[in-house]
Amino acid sequence: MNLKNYLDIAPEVKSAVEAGKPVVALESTILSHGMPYPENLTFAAEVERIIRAEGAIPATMAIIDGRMKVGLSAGELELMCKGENVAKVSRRDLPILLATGGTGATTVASTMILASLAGIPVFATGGIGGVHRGAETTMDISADLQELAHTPVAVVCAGAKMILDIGLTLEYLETMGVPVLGYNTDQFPAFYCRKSGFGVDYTAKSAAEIAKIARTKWDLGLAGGMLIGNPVPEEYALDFDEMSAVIDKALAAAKEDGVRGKNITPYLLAHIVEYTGGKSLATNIQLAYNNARLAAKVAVELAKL
Ligand code: PSU
Ligand code: MN
Repeated sequence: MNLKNYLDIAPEVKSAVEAGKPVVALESTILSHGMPYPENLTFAAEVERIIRAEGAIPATMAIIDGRMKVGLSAGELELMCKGENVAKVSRRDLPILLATGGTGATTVASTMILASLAGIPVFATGGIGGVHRGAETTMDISADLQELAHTPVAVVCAGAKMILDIGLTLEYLETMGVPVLGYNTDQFPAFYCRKSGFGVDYTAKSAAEIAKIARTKWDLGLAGGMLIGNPVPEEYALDFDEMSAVIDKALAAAKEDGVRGKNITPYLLAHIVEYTGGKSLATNIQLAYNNARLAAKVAVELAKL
């Protein structure tokens, strides 16, 4: 296989990877299917600025005209943010988009695949996909979890939204052998809220410690990634009971509208923003900035090892 037939790595990203300098991967589904335009445009630029300020290079991923892109230009970021005719691309969609010349945004799963192909071991996102509530009948389990099991990328997230069954998501990760760390917390965070009621495998106290655990896992030849739960900063955290009610309402609306499969997560995210009058969007943006900052610090530490 000649990867060059499919993959375009931005020159800045390529030379950083080759020189062993820190790079942070970013996804584009959070832009195209997770946040409204034009707020996502400001977000996309700021998240890259934050990573640079920490001394790392940002690499946002996308599929454009049938090519895998690692590191986007301003114009390509705008295309993802506008999101017109931009598919949501997870692992199963990747060969179809590439073979047919399609354009799409990468999820956590496909961003991990592109990052791994490009040699980038650290990735910052908002929230991961997981085991959906009611998965015992729908079998709706995000491909993100299988990707964490198999692809060697450390993913910094603010936990998982309560649209998911957080307990079952953590059970799945345990079965798949994925270490779940909390950054200065003993609880896996619940996205808008700092606590979920579920514990982590280890409370990491620094970016250096996270980097050392990742390095050790990969030195041992243990396949797969690692998950780091980074709680939303206190000042942006939302009330747990209030958000539980909002999420229940969004889930009921999805059921009523018969939404299924890959459309369910974007549907729920948009309804949550609507029900909270944009308050949840502000929190979403801030927690993603916070994750970018930590991921950049981890990338810097990993580059030293
Ligand atoms: N959860 C969020 N925000 C997001 C997503 C999940 O809080 O934007 C996106 C991510 O790209 C994630 C994807 O990888 O949704 C999961 O979709 P699915 O459940 O269809 O695998
Ligand atoms: Mn799903």
